[in-house]
Amino acid sequence: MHAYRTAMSVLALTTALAAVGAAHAELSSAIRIVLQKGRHYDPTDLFLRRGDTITLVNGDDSTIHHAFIEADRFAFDAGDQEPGNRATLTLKEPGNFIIQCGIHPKMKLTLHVQ
Ligand SMILES: [Cu+2]
Repeated sequence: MHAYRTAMSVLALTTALAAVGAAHAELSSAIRIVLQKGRHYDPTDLFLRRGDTITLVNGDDSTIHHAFIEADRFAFDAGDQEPGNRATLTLKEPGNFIIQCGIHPKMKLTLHVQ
């Protein structure tokens, strides 16, 4: 009886995990965090799907950042971001896009959107 109950619990757990997996697969969009710190983006490359959202976080203590994208099909400008400030961007177009920083020209993050 005890073994049977354990087997049923394992089955229930497996079923529950499968359901979670299916629900996750249906959510096509994801949210990814990008850190602006020490005059570079972390990470420097992001592989995304259309509809994904990135959140740009200024992780510096006293430096302002200003993320922007100049692309053929759309433009993005986060404005001046104070330390601790967050900006979000949802990628609606496929392609490769470079996020630059208006204050630190060497800061670059390449988005690869499928
Ligand atoms: Cu910057």
